[in-house]
Amino acid sequence: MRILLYNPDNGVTRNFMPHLWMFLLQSLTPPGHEVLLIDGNAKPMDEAQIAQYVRDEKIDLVGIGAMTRMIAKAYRIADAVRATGVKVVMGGPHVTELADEALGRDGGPRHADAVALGEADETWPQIVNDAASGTLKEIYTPVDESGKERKPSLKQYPVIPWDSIDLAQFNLVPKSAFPLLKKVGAGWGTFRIIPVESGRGCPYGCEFCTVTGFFGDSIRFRTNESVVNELLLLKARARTEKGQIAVFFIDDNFAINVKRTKSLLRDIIAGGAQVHWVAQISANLLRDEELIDLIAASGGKWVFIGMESIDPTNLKDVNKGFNKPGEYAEVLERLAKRNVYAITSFIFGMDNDTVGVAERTLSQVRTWPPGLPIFGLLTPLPATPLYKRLEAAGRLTRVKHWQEFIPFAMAHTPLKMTIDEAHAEVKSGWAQAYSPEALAHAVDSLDDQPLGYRINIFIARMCFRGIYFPMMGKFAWVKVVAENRRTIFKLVKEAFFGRKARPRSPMSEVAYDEAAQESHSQVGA
Ligand code: B12
Ligand code: SF4
Repeated sequence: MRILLYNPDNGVTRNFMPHLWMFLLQSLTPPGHEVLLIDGNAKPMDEAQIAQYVRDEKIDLVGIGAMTRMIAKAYRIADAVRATGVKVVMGGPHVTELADEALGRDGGPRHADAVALGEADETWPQIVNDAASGTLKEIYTPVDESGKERKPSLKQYPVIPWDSIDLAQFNLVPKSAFPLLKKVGAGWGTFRIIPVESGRGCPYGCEFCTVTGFFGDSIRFRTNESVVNELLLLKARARTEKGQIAVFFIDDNFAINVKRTKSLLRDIIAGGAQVHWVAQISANLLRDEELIDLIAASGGKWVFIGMESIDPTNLKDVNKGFNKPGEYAEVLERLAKRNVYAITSFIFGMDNDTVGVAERTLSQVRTWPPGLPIFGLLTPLPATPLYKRLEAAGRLTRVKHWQEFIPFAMAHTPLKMTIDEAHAEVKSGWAQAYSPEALAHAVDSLDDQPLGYRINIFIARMCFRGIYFPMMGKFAWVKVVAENRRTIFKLVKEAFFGRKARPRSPMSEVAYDEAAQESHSQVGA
């Protein structure tokens, strides 16, 4: 069979990183089938274009995976594919919780011929075999011999052939940026952020999060060797392409078992597998100085921290009382000392939030080392404890909010402000944190650092803004570039005419710089 795996865009914001599930399922497909991948974030297509593609490429089966916010588009695409007579299998967190919706068993239209519930590592080969023999079932559940749900072990993780996969659609280097990037260092023909997982699961059970319910609270890890080999494969690819690769460790909590994380990072260093990487780690796990040293030495550049709120009452309300706002600054300083910066994620519209929450939060953020603050609204995702609590209290205002995706729109009423006020707070958060002045300030605050660090923070801020904030068309990007022309001009001038760099804390940089040199030399810079 010719199989197409498709991940939809939501048409409003976009991701800059391909989705791991597609590469994983491609690697787990039984031999004898050809698998093609399209990520709508990189290659936006509408319903008619996908239907045409399916016909032109003589596709026999289409697999679609989507988060809740992309599900409306996913259903439209599925409908268009099914209208061509080709079968559609859907999977991922949304349809796992609402399989009846996808299968049209809830009174609505049917979108999928089959649904894969939960983690599909073990069911996907069976789905493919059944589809090939014309015996596709409606629901595939990962269960053991006794019918009990089984979470796949990651000990036998497949080799994702990163050295040969066609990644053309995921190159992030715009041609117009070549002259500047060439100055920063050779080897910038391509730049890709690649998702890699080292483990699955998080036991914390935050009220708004689907992870504990979906992946379970049993944590599973790949072997260090398998992760190191994957990184080496990625480095080799970057070297052959004379390009750059960075890795996003998509584990929900990369340091959930600190001992194991340290052992992995040591093996990465020992194996010469350092690449620049980003990972999600909760603030309470970043108290260990040795862990932070290892993060920096192994290539860690950014840590995504779900801070959510600076108000302990809010945190307790959503079962995230283990976050201690009083220690946020200390954690960020600890990272910044090693030139590791943080993506700090906040949620507004929580039950104890009142008007002014954005300014109160930003007044703290401004005292922290520069990073990437991001803001969202408390969103009741299906099947989360939050959804159930709000539903029971009759507080949902858009019960099936996913049927019409509107970015930054509440689906319930907060307790201490109105929906409109919550919307205004999130807008204000973005506007202030990403104003040209704030961007210039972030770049200037690294004035004592080499140019690469300042370009890094500037580009990272631009990209992250685009993931979360509507910034789709060329015009929107041109406008943002024009608004930030002074900072861009300054960086370009420095790239061409130079400026003496003064490392802020030579001791703390030694470990990372050794790793970085190693990593650069291996990617052909
Ligand atoms: C990496 C990541 C991101 C990346 C981008 C996604 C990417 N390119 O990979 C970033 C950081 C940008 C991101 C952003 C957001 N994310 Co996110 N993200 C993740 C994360 C941590 C990992 C995803 C992953 O690769 N998992 C590992 C793979 C192997 O698991 P999987 O995708 O579930 O796939 C398995 C099964 O689901 C199934 N499967 C999946 N698809 C398909 C399709 C078929 C056909 C089949 C058969 C099977 C199948 O098989 C796979 C193997 O077992 C998940 C949490 C998690 N652990 O999954 C959250 C998660 C997906 N994100 C989530 C959310 C809410 C968001 C945001 C909306 C957050 C926000 N408030 O702004 C934004 C949206 C951004 C946007 N522009 O739309 C939620 C989605 C929940 C939901 N019901 O929709 C999750 C689950 C986390 C959570 N807190 O609950 N995210
Ligand atoms: S710590 Fe993060 S991944 Fe774990 S349950 Fe909470 S929000 Fe979800």
